[in-house]
This record gives sequence, structure tokens and C-alpha cells, in this order.
Amino acid sequence: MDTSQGRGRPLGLPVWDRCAVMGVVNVTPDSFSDGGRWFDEELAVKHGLDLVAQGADLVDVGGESTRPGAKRVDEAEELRRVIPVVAELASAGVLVSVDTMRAAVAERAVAAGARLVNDVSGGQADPAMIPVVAAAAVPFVVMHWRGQSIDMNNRAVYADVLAEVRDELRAGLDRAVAGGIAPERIVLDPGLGFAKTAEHDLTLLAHLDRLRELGRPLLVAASRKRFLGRVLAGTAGAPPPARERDAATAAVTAIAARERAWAVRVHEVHASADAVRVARAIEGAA
Ligand code: PMM
Repeated sequence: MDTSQGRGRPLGLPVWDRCAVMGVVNVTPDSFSDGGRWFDEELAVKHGLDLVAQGADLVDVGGESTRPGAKRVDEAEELRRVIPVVAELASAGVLVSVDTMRAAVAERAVAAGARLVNDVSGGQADPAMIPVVAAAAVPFVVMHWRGQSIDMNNRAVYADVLAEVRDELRAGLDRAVAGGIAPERIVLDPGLGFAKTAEHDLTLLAHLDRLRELGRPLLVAASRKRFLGRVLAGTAGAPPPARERDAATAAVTAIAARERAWAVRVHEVHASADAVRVARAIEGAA
């Protein structure tokens, strides 16, 4: 029996009988929702362990902010931020994902114990990424991406966002497979907020079933993003700050879990961990 209830799962990771929860540890001074809070190795490791205690199934460690307008950090700095945190969490038994666009960071992180590579560019930013992931034989997240964060908002232009994101995700999947990554190891992600307006994000969330038709597990990363600020602000008000968007994030988690997303990527784990369990209980009763 398929215990994952049709949500699929990437080869090489455990099977959960519900949507998985990926907690976020940004080892950055400037991420848009939690920049600076965990910008210290010891604090970052402690935060990762806390997220697991709150119910995270995996912890995604990143050392480069991708918020709109962000400039790139250099590779040496990214390695310095990420590798010790990955190594410590992995040695504590945490299932670690590395959030990077750089092949060298992915390679070193896998050597340090990371079990999944999450590349927001889906292998487009660094031509060495796909060969490195193929050789490492680890699961790979291909996110929908139209270019670096510095000017991505200019690329939020679609005639039909759903069709275009689907086609571009399929092309990303094909590129990864052509480069030697086993299709069974690939996860797709609509890339909410990346070269997308709030309306684009909401349309994609309304049609996760259409993205699931691509035949790969889906990762949904709505946590604290701008579109939630826009929804909560209503027509006239100001959006609440990123850290006041966790209840809204958990609402997306419940919906994504019902839409059979493989996993959600969230900053605040507790509420999303509850949400995926409630969604699972409802599925079990259906
Ligand atoms: N978003 C961010 C960072 N990494 N990874 C995936 N797979 N999907 C995303 O949408 C995504 C990501 C940016 O958010 P953050 O700076 O709050 O972590």
C-alpha cells in the first residue's frame, strides 16, 4: 500500500505517512524573515535542534539570503556559514537539507552529512550543480526560478502563470534528469515569491493538483512570504511584519497537506507540525 497517500516521496529519504515538515535555519545576517537571528554557529545549531523538538522532520540549512534584491555572498563565506552547522546537526542525528545554489557548497555539505540538496535555481545558477548532485546520489529540489534575486521582480511577467510555471518546472526536471540525476530523487517546488507577485503565488497554491501532475513530489515554501503579508493587510492596511505571518503560514500548510504536498518548508515549526497531523487525520477518516 502507498502509505504516503499519493503525495510521492523522493528516493533516499524516509517515508512519512503525511506531509513532511522542513524547518528552516538561515545562517545569514539578512534573510527577509529571520535575518540575523541565527547568524552564529552555536545559535544556528541550537535552533535546528529546537525545530526538531517542535516536530520538524528535516532541517534546511542555508547561508545565502534569496530575499528580493539580495546580493550574492561569496563562496568561501557561504561555506564558512553552512558547513559547520550541517556537520553538527547531522552528527546529532538530524536529517539535514542544504539550501544552496553552489555545487561546491552542496558537495561539502553532503560530505558533512546533508541528505538532500535544495537549490532555488534548480541547477541553473551553477553548471556544476547537477553533475555534483548526480554523483552524490542524493535527493534534489528543483524550484521554479527565473534568475537571481537582485532583479527577479522584473521577471514576474506571465500570460498564464500556472501553465508557464508548470512548463518551466518540467524543463528543470528534464535538465536535471539529462544531467544524470535519477528522476526518483527529484522534488519540484513552485518557488513562491520568486519572480512572482502575490496573485501569482495564490494562483499556484490554488492549483497544486496541476503541479502534482508533473509526477514528482512537491515542496511548498510559503512561510512568512510577501503574499501572506498582502493577504493579511487586506485592501488598505499595511502588511504585518514577516514574523507575524506564522498563523497564516500554518493555514497554507494545512491546505498544502490536503493537496498532498510532499513537504512544507517553514520557519515556525510547531503550528505546521500540528497542521500536517490534523490533515493526515482527516485523510484517514475520508
Ligand atoms: N524560499 C526561500 C529560501 N529557500 N527553498 C525552496 N525550495 N523554496 C523556497 O520557496 C525557498 C527556498 C526564501 O525564504 P527565506 O529567506 O525566508 O528562507
